[in-house]
Amino acid sequence: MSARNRHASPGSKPLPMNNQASISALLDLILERNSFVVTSHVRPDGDAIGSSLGLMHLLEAMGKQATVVFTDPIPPNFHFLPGVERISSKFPASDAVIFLECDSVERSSIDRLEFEAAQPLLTINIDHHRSGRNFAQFNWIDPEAAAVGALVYDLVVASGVPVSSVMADCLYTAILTDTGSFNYPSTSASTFAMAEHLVRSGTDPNLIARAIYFCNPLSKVRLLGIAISNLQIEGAVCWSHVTLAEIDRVGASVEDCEGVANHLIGIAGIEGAVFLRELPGRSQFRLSMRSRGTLNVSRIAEHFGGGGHHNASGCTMEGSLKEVTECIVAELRAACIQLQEDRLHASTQPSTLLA
Ligand SMILES: [Mn+2]
Repeated sequence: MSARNRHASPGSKPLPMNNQASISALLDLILERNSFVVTSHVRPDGDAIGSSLGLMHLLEAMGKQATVVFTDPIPPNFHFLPGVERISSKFPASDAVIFLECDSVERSSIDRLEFEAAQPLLTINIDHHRSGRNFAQFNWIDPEAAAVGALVYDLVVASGVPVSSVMADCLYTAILTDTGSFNYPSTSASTFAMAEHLVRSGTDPNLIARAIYFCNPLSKVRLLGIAISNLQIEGAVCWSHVTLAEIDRVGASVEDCEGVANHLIGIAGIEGAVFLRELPGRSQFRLSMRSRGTLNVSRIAEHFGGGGHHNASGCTMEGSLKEVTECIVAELRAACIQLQEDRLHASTQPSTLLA
């Protein structure tokens, strides 16, 4: 398969020039090598797992060896994905390591020591986070992409490899989950064009939805119940938490805590929400933030050493529950006040559009 033998994806808009250049260079790098490790971030979500497995299937279709590495457990609702049983927790020797939506080796599922011992010859970074960093030798970061799975999809189409049904299942899952089931602002006509192509290539949206959204462990629903009962609201900000004791009480896993923040931002009138999960060991909390519209929670997360997207981000903070809650609620409150002032300012300005 030649890197130059590529055609446009059916129905989707042409790729921006920088993406075309990145894809072309990336395909050349792949064609020159034989074995690849593909990994993504810790606590992998649907995009991390779906895009990694989708890329594995593409590499294999191109005649390459590919190993997907995750050290954290795969949440049970993604166990249906084709190839999931081959995910390794060990880091094998390879010609290149491909990191999907990681901003560093540390954020990835690969142990830094194992990584340094293996001394990979080439590192490749593909990301769609605004907080993405050029930490690898080859970097392709497109913050406009709805999912990193959408970038892998563009790579598949450009490679000229036909989209198989296993690739389609993996990439559809990545795009479905990272767009909040085609609800987030990143969802566009090209997102649906991709989804259409993937469904035409053999994925079954109903089967995927059943596996992901109608297969929750009871412990996850019980944990959600605790989080909802701990909910507090002040103006347009809401927050909630679960302690280690509460997580233990319902036998919940770390994966069971994923998605709670989405319920908080779903409340009418809420513009900023944060969910705090107590971490084992010293006094530490994992924070998941969500916002609506222009409120930027990525900036708040970055301020505390985390990252993410404009409307969905996360970080880890040290301190007691009271200290961490007060600190993050103050940040969200300030962001909401700023937003209200900006709106007020905008509404009192003479409209230039009427001029
Ligand atoms: Mn993603």
